[in-house]
Formats: sequence, structure tokens, C-alpha cells
Amino acid sequence: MTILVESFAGYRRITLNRPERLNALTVEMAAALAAALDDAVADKTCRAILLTGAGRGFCAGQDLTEIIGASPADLDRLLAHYHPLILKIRALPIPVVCAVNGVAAGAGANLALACDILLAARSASFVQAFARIGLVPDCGGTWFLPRLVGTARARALALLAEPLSAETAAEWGLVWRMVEDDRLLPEAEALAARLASQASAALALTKRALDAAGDNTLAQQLDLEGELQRQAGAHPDHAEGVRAFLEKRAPTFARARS
Ligand code: LHQ
Repeated sequence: MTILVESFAGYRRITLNRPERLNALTVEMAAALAAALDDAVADKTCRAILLTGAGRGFCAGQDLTEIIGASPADLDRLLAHYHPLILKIRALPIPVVCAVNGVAAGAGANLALACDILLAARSASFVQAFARIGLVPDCGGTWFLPRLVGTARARALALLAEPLSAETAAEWGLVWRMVEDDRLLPEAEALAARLASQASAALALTKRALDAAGDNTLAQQLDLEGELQRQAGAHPDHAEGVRAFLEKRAPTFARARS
């Protein structure tokens, strides 16, 4: 199986599973990943996702053995599988933690960047490998990179296709944190479990606000925040959060998403 799915209390771990090819992507794998995400969202008790890779790599991008001799139309057909996957991840109503366990190259790097919170193992690296094979960064690379690290760094990363170490990725804000290799999964699991224990409806609305911010003026964003705050405020989790604070106890939020 190209994708492994394991269920834990409140979250699912999805593992890219073609370790002999550094989890390089195929159409079959993209479809399996999309189905795993749909299944996770359909389960209302699933309140976070942890995405990682099996073996020493996170994901080496498109499996190049599948695109030898591919025509532009073939590349188009491939992207018709990958690009909706990126949009699906961004639009998920639950947070996605990405544990980048090794090299993340090409579409694999940008798949990671689409996630909400990235943890990178010290031995991980990020490569916008596209320029090496005469291609353009896809899967959102040209959108995510400048927003995360600024234009100067984004341009150099995309044009030079040099690997970026996890340490520098953390310094530059491409990932949230770098952790030692043996701490990656425990830390990522703790993070997913923590997100799963939070007020899920508020997290979903927060993701929507953050995603809209790039295109909005401040005035539009303030209006959106007001609308989303009304929705959050109507959820029982809000009343519980306030009560718990005043009673000096930990809140107990709804276990299932509404
Ligand atoms: C691989 C791959 C791989 C197959 C390692 N494919 N086998 C574009 C076109 C259209 C639509 C869809 O989207 C895309 C987007 C893209 O993603 S384009 C960019 C594709 N990715 C790349 O160009 C990266 C290619 N890989 C590499 O540059 C290196 O493998 C990296 C830097 C990822 C890792 O280097 P190393 O740690 O030195 O590992 P390695 O190169 O020895 O790889 C280990 C094995 O995995 C090896 O197989 P082997 O049988 O010799 O052990 C590689 O051939 C295989 N592999 N990436 N993308």
C-alpha cells in the first residue's frame, strides 16, 4: 500500500509509503492520499491529521520513472491529480501536522508546505528540485515560498534548486520547528494529540481566516474575522473555554466535530 493510515485517539497518522523511492509520488498514491484525507474528515471524531513519510525520505516529488517521455499533456494530466490535493489539504476543516522525516523534494516539498504546522527532523532537507529537470515549481511552490520566506530567498530556492537544511528552514520560517531525528515522531504525535484536544470548530475557522488573509484588505479581513468570531462564539466550546478559565480548570471541548 502506497499510503498507510493509523487511527489514534482524536487523530489519524497518514504515512507516505514507498520508502525504496523516497516516497516519490504517483497518481495512485495521490488518489490514495486524497481518499485517506476524505475518510479522516468524514470521521467526526478525527480532529487532526499527522502526515509523514516511511523510511529515510519524506517525499521525493513526482516519481520520475513515470514521466520519462511524457508530453506536456501528460504533465497536465498528472498535475490534475496533484493540484486538487494541495487545495484539499488547505481546505481541510482540521489541522494537518507534517512531520518531515527526511528529504522533501519537488512536489514533495510543496506537499509539506501545504500543511498547517511543519516539524522537521534535523536530517530533513527541502529541495525545489524542479529547475534541475527543466520544470517550474508546482503544487503551490511559487505561492507558498515567497509568503513563507520572502522574495529573495524564494527566488534563490526556486532558481538554484539547492537543498535547504532543516536548521536553516526553521531559521527562515519555512517550518515551525526543527527537532532531533529521534524526537520527530513523538513531538509530532504530541502536537496532533494536543490539536485534537482543542476547540475543533475554532481551529477550522482560524484556518479559514488565515487562508483568506493573503487576498484581503485589512478592512475585508476584519469583516471576515467578525463573521467567523460570531460562528465561533455560537459554539458550545467557547462557553466551555470561558467557564473553564474562570473555574481555573482545564476545558473539556466537544470530542466530535459538528
Ligand atoms: C526516485 C526519485 C523520484 C523516482 C529518488 N522518482 N525515483 C512534475 C511533473 C509533472 C507533474 C507532476 O509534478 C511534478 C512535480 C515534481 O515533483 S518534479 C520534481 C521531481 N523530483 C525530483 O526531481 C527529485 C529527484 N530526486 C532527487 O533529486 C534525489 O533523489 C533526492 C535529492 C530527493 C535525494 O537524494 P539522495 O538522498 O542522494 O537519494 P537517491 O537519489 O539515491 O534516491 C534513493 C532512491 O530513490 C534512488 O533509487 P535507487 O534504485 O538508485 O536506490 C532514486 O532513484 C530514487 N528516487 N527520487 N523523484
